[in-house]
Amino acid sequence: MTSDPTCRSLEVVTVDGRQSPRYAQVAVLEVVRLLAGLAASAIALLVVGCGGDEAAAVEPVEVRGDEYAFVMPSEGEAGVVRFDISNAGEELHEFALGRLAEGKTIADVKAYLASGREDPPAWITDVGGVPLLSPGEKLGLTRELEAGTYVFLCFIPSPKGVPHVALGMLKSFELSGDSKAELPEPDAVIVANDGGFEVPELSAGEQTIELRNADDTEREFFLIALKPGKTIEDLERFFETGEGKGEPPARFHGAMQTIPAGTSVYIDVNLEAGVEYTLADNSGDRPFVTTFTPA
Ligand SMILES: [Cu+2]
Repeated sequence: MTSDPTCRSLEVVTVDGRQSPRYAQVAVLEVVRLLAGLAASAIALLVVGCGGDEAAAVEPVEVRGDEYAFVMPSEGEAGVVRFDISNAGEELHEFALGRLAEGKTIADVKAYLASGREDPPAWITDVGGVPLLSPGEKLGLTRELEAGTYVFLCFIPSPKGVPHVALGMLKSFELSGDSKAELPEPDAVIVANDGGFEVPELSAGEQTIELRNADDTEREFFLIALKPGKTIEDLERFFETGEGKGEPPARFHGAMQTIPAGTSVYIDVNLEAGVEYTLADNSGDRPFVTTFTPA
């Protein structure tokens, strides 16, 4: 991450640490799964405010997923936004992100989920969030977001099979103005193209990686590390039986749900030397899977 040490005036935007109200009306899993592309996480925004036209450094916005809430601020600045996303709980969580049409609120989202309707509402746009994170995992995510109302949602089922969103794991926040920050200079670039993924030689350690969708369709970047002796087939079985049940066959590192063609996001990750990572995309007709091992 590049940061400007001369720009130090921090403005802390409201941090809402309250639990979301219990969402008693449990929506059917099938219904909420239709929104799975929307699943996202919570956001706490520490926004750097600087005078003049100088580009500001963005302070990470802490977003914690837990059982069963997103702990994050309720508002922040649009433009270049950086989220430090973590799973502080004991279950798997995802951080799906949707943008609400003007005038729509979290109350509309809750009413929709409680309605049992099966057609995804036209007033929520999937803008791509962070897929599954294992307990204790974290991920930095820097991207451009326009002003508006957003909502993080988690559709992962609890051990009893109830989607987390129905237990209160959803949270809205407003972005307005402009952070005037710049996108980071990445240490490496992973490209999704029409043949799969192009992954460069990667070093171990903390680094910023640009995830670039150079394909002509939406693509996702799902980063995992299979546990020793486990295969992609084990992972598929795990998803088929509901990811809230049983011991996961992989460590889930998040990365990025579907983003539009021609766009990029930037992740901050700590890659371990010698670990074989799997990068997958199941969003389209053809699944793409590749592996890499940082030196
Ligand atoms: Cu969750």
